[in-house]
Amino acid sequence: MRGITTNNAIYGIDDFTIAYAGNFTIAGALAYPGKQCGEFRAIAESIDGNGEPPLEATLPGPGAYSIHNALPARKYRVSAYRDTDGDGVCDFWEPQGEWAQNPLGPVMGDAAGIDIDLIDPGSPSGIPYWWWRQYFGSLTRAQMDGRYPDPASADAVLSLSDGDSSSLIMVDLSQADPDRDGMNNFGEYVSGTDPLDAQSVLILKGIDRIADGLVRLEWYSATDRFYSVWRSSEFGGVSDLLKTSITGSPPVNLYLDTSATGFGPYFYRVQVETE
Ligand SMILES: [Ca+2]
Ligand SMILES: [Ca+2]
Repeated sequence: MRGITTNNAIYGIDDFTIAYAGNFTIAGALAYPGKQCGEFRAIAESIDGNGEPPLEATLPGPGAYSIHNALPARKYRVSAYRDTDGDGVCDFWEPQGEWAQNPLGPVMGDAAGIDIDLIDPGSPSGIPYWWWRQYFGSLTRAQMDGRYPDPASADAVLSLSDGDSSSLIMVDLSQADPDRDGMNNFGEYVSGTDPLDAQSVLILKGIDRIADGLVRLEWYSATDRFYSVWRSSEFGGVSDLLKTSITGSPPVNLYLDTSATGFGPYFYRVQVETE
């Protein structure tokens, strides 16, 4: 088929007919595996039009969307986000994504299969912005990205504005330990613990030899996490994996090692499994 494109419509010509392509619908599915909540918004922005406002569709959860009344003589950038604060704006911490084959169009007829996977944006350290906001709501995006004062003064600077901190030594905030529990922020994120609560940390709560060959381990744990238990016969030596994929059951997980026979010694390590 050959086509003639005008400002607002496409006329297709084949050997027998002339067909007019009217406004069309953009449809697909939004997917998001993360934890942030809120309404989903799919958006089609005309990138070569006359400044028309973006077309939008909203939906309460992941799934199918349809954006209606797209103009056939336009190219569209199709994107989506999850509006966690309900302000109608795509903020930097919110789940977002765009159609991998953008732009769309011009097309003849409806466009289906315009699927978009949303991800949680994050700082270079690998910590998503939503996590920073949850625990350090006053931080700027630049601070989340690592431009942050020396952690030795972390308590004092949590309330500083970005401009106040220019004379301080700047470090990667993911390595700071503001609650001084021995685990840095990256470790707290991976462990699912609270970086501002020294009582919330992945740490062995107790190791008890109950009987010969029977040792009980307890550690502080978090939801949505899985743990591995390792054992070694010398400190810092090669460890044996005793058990993996232990589901977190906060506040404390329990594991019984039934093979700790003899005098040992035995050294244990509990590790949170990364995704
Ligand atoms: Ca928003
Ligand atoms: Ca900490």
